[in-house]
Amino acid sequence: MLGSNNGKTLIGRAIDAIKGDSMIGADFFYNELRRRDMDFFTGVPDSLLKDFCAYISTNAPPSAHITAVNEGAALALASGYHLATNKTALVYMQNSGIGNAVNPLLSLCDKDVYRVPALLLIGWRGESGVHDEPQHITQGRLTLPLLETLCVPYIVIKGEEAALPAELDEAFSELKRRGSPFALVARKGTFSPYKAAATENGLNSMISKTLTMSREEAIEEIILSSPRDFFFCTTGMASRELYELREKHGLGHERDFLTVGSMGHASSLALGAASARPDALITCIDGDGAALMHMGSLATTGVRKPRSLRHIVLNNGAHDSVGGQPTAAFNIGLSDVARACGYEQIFCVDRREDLRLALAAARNGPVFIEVRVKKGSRADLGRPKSSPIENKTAFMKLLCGM
Ligand SMILES: Cc1ncc(C[n+]2csc(CCOP(=O)(O)OP(=O)(O)O)c2C)c(N)n1
Repeated sequence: MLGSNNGKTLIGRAIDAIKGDSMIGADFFYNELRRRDMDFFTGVPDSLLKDFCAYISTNAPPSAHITAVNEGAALALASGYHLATNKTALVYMQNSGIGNAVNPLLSLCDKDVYRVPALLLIGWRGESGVHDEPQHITQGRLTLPLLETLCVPYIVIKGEEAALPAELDEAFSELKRRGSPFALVARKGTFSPYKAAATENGLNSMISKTLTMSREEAIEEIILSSPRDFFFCTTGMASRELYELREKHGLGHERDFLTVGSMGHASSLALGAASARPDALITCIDGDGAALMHMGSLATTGVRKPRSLRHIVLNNGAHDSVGGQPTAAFNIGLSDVARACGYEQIFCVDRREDLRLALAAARNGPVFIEVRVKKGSRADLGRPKSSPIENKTAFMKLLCGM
């Protein structure tokens, strides 16, 4: 048994939690945390938590909030903060980020290692009975069992302001008693809408204003200019746009592997394929948040030097697909990183004509193209109509005759 509350095991509290009709205001949630002396927030944004993320991006002092590149890094940031202050930080994430957090949960924060507390706020995509995309189904079903396996007690919060103070009291008293992480699991619809005045830092906002090309226009240019390439496309709206662009132009989907989950791994998928098939033209369409999430992969690509690989990062300086929270990608030189890692040809463009020229010139791989695009997507953007397995089958049939 992991812990108990009035004789009731904390594990399994989900069964008691019935979702109410009301929602929690992001400001209410934030203020309840602040009242409990919580003053450091970090994590990777999630669509279910986007209103809370927008709130802290806008209202928490810059020194109190760090958008992490991945959920494991977020836990380490929270742990470092604890070591320096003896306080507990909040780590927010989508449930798909639990995987990235497993190592620090078990080998850093665990009670038998350093016993470091952190309050996890986990957006529960794929909850049973709630319609969601295929990549969230197993993750959703296993979210609570995973926390149990990881010895992280949790409460599935009711999503009601009236219930929240008692839920937080319980979470904080368990954090104090156990000294190791505790999770609040948030269902879809937990937070009420919060319209951020601006979720961008000054630099992001300055650069954004100069950008005219949309992510969808960039993807259109890429696929029309590269009819013989095989594409590994990143998680989020980019893959949805790629799918719809194929339909719009009457093209098949068999050249596209849509990396609907496994955020940050599209470039390694592309490298694996390019290593096996040096004769095939392989292009990774990446996002800046995804590239940052596992940026070490750039070093592997740069060192392996696959001649037929092009790595294109559509840099909008934001986690656009889950609410537009800023990334650090406008603050660093992504192209410089790629150059330093050993990519052979580097381009940085922000106009469609320049992207076309770069694509025409880019064949001495590994190639890195940073495309600066504006945030946003079509309001009527749909989702792939075929399943991931159908996508994989068609892709493999064309790439390797399977
Ligand atoms: C491990 C993991 N953490 C978080 C998410 C939630 N998520 C889905 S898309 C996305 C943002 C991706 O940002 P970026 O790569 O910059 O692409 P953009 O949405 O801006 O096109 C996030 C955080 C996820 N799917 N997986």
